[in-house]
Amino acid sequence: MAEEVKLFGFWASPFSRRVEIALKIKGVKYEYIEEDLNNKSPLLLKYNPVHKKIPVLVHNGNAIAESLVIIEYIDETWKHNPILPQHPYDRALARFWAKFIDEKAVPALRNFTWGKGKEREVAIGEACEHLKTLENELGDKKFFGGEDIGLVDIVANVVGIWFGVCQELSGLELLTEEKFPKLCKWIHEYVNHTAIKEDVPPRDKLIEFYSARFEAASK
Ligand SMILES: N[C@@H](CCC(=O)N[C@@H](CS)C(=O)NCC(=O)O)C(=O)O
Repeated sequence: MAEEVKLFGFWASPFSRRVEIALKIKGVKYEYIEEDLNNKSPLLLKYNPVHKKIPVLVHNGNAIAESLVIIEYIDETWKHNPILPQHPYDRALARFWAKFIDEKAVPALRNFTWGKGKEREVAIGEACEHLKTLENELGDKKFFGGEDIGLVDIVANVVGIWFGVCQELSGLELLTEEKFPKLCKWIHEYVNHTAIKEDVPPRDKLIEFYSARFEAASK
């Protein structure tokens, strides 16, 4: 029986792009359904009634939501080209860093771009601190996952791709070669990786989309 793999996503979302990277690493063919987040489809609401968010992966009729959960599902379902490490301790560490990025780095990134006043000031300090933490974690490895990209690299697409967009929108340059040479080298390797490069959303389109969103939010 042919497998049915569908992804409900949104082109500018780092979360749905993560799932696309994971499917690409596995070489899994899928049908992509672009959602209008201002007018969500009945299917999206049916498949993710709790959060009503993309991404949602539907595999042979079973729906899975939340990008980190989906990536682990993909890794367990298609076992070749592993995304998580094999050893339980290394798996735990990868999950730890993925959680760190989502719970710490993503909010700081959001708030230094769109926050106001004090909130923004605090977020700038936090973003720098989190970049330093990630620079140390990366160390001299090519990728967070070692020689090839793994869970943490996929989740860190917010740093590898969206950070530059947020910097441009906010007029702040935090992630510089001088301060974060290892992360900058990682970004270069990352955006040129075969699983990533064809699917990087065009930067000018991202800037256009997010600045329109910013304007709408500040009205
Ligand atoms: N924690 C979720 C975040 C997903 C998320 O924030 N999706 C946004 C798009 S970037 C969404 O669907 N927003 C629609 C809404 O909030 O109504 C994940 O990792 O999948």
